[in-house]
Amino acid sequence: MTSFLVGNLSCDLWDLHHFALMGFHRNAKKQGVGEVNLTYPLFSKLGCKVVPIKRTVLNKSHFELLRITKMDIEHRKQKIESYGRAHLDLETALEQFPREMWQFRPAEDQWTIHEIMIHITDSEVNSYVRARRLIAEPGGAVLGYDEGGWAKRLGYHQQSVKDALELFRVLRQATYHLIKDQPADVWKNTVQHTEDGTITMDTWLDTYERHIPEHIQQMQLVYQAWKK
Ligand code: NI
Repeated sequence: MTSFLVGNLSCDLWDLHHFALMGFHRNAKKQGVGEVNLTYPLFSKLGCKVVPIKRTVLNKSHFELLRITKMDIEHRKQKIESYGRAHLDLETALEQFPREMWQFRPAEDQWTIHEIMIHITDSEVNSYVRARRLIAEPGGAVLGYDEGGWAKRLGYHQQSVKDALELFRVLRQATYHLIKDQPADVWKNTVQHTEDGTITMDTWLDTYERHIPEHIQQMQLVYQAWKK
């Protein structure tokens, strides 16, 4: 039998099914079909959230279209806080790297620390727009862009790292304040990305929460290569 981890407890699919059904019927009576919130209180207590894959009709006895979102509420909160702290992490990281090596290119096809910094801000501008589309215009489209092409054709070495860092800080801060108290339903919103297909608000958070730590690691590798 398939088992799921619910909070710290493990329970089998059958139990899960019944918990969810109870929650479904209780909420369905209150809210009516089509607007059923399946977040059963028990799951919330356990730090876990159940969402329907597909809406079903009231009194339907067999309710199988369930999944537990991998990202429970607590986990998401942690991600949001980490997302909001990123500019401090970035500033601290930059202090480790001497300015004289910011334009050092470890290999033909690799970015310099300077380019990574400008990329971070250009990426953040895109992220800023995507978050707002996810919240205000779910179901719409967001544009992918050619990161490498931007770095090559937008004269990244001629742009100011100081300005980029400041712009990044302001953008990130504004979005952090925007997302931190969004209601649970908003996190299920989706948009169509021109290259990646359907992305949810949770996917968006996941991507951009990782973005800065990943690029700090990349900068550290550039620094190691320069030191050699
Ligand atoms: Ni990136």
